[in-house]
Amino acid sequence: MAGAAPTTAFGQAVIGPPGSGKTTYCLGMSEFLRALGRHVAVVNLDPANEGLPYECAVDVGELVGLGDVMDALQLGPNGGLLYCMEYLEANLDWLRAKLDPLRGHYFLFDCPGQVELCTHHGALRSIFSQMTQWDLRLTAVHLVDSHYCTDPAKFISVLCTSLATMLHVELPHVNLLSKMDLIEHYGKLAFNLDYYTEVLDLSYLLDHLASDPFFRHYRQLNEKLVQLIEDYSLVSFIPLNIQDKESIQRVLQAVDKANGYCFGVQEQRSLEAMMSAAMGADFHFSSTLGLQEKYLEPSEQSVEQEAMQL
Ligand SMILES: Nc1nc2c(ncn2[C@@H]2O[C@H](COP(=O)(O)OP(=O)(O)O)[C@@H](O)[C@H]2O)c(=O)[nH]1
Ligand SMILES: [Mg+2]
Repeated sequence: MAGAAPTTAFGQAVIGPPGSGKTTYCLGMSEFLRALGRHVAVVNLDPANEGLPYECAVDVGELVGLGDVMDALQLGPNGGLLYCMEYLEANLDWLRAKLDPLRGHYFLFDCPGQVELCTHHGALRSIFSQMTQWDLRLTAVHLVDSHYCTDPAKFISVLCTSLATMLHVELPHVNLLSKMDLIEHYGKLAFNLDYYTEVLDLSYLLDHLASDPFFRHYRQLNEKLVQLIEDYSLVSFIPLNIQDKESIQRVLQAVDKANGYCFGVQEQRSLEAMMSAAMGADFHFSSTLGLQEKYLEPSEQSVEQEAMQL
């Protein structure tokens, strides 16, 4: 049908623990995308969000309110939020009716932060899978506070959560280390930044943990966890500073490649643009080194020297 509105839509499902920066990301990314000329619709799926900083095209709060659910069902904030997502899952017609008039837009979904929604609860996954059936091609953008890099034990738990999320959500996936501008304030990193972003040989992390008298007793457990992460070999991160355009652009390049936007039907894409997206991964390592220099004080010691001290 000539002139019919395109049915395929692209977008991002922004997930991650509470406080990891999802809402701030949606604001920053939507402004960046608009500057690039994309028509963006931000959809708030998090009933716990208050005072949204961005212009919201659809708000789940119109369907179900967290406060009402907590009062009516005598639930706490966590249980209330899970109920809200189950309610949305049972009322997807409402969501479809809201999204259909927005076809032709690029969607950003600001999702709730309850970790169980992304690791084992079924509602959010089922909502994403339904949206895929509506020909909405989403990349899951999983934000993790870069603060976790400063503590090896927390970093291992973050790797486990990220892996579980990738396996459970079943969408093309990009992991981000958010709030890179704060990483220096969080404390000294034991290794260079690329060690964390590329998830390099985790045995160094185990050795580093063994130097802590508390974690020495958990070495076997940590070894098994690390082995699991390395066996799957799926988790890596892109560092993000939401204030920095270059950083957002790098993230967008990975996201566009993951959901196929860069090869999409909606825009005339030059061969050059496609190639730059396809080649993006090759420049990724050098860009992480750039960020290392930008956000971290140079260490007087090399990684090898530090490893020798362990
Ligand atoms: N310095 C800094 N603060 C950030 C960044 N992203 C988010 N924040 C702050 O972190 C807090 C939580 O962010 P928010 O976007 O509400 O997280 P959400 O719960 O995942 O939606 C807010 O106070 C933000 O201002 C960032 O990139 N840098
Ligand atoms: Mg939020």
